[in-house]
Amino acid sequence: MAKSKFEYVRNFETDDSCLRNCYIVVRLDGRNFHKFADQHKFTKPNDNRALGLMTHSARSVMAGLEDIVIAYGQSDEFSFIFKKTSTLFKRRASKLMTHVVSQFSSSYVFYWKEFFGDQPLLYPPGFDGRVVLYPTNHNLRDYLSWRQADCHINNLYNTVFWTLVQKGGLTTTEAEDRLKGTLAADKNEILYSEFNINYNNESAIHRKGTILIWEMQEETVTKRTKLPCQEETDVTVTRNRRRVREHHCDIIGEQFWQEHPDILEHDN
Ligand code: DGT
Ligand code: MG
Ligand code: MG
Ligand code: MG
Ligand code: MG
Repeated sequence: MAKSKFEYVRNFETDDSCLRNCYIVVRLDGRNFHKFADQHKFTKPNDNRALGLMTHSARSVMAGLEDIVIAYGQSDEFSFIFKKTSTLFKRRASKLMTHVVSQFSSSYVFYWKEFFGDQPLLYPPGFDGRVVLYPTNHNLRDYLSWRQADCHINNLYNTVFWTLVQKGGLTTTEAEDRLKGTLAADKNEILYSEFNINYNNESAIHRKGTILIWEMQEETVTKRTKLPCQEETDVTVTRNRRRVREHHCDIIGEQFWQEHPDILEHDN
């Protein structure tokens, strides 16, 4: 077909295809969620409705983009990791990132009511996105460890902070002063000796964040079938289905990766 004289403008598009043999990480983060959380009365330090909605939206992203091998989320952020060999959208960074972020954002709004019930959504929330490439399993694991360590540091701080305020009767300024210069051990100690809280017994979803991975699951269904010249009968059929499973465990150490050896490809 003849090309129009305007066709040349296409050449102004920049090539943003991601380097081959690298994991492609897309991380999104809620815009100004400090304010969003306040205005939508998120409970402090953690709101399970908000976390549930984040995870549900992330599942919708994973279901639509099959090359995502693992996703990790905490607070108002989620990271999605595409396999090294993915050729989805010719590995174009802008395509991958915008599909992830727009699918996530529309799901967040679409499913809002399922998680927040009568609490209305007051304005359309936004999410930023970025793409980062990691060439080795070591780098990728360090990336995920970095996000989980961030989750841990923030959650420990927020847990002590809000315990001092909600149970200890301190003002927010007093709690802030109290925690200035404290180390993790000091924060654990405050929780334990003053409030009888063992931080390790706090819920794993808040301490570790949320890991989403694909897992095969056996599914048994009963089908009613009729063969020629026979009565209708029930036949049970077993099939393997790929399903997204949620975990709230440590991903910094070796155990998780030993238990799920298929997530990472071999470095070569
Ligand atoms: P940004 O990302 O630069 O546009 O600004 P923010 O305000 O989104 O900052 P960020 O992403 O560093 O921190 C996330 C904020 O979201 C943090 O201020 C607290 C809020 N947030 C996230 N999850 C919860 C929650 O479960 N409960 C409450 N109360 N706040 C939450
Ligand atoms: Mg944010
Ligand atoms: Mg920020
Ligand atoms: Mg954030
Ligand atoms: Mg189109």
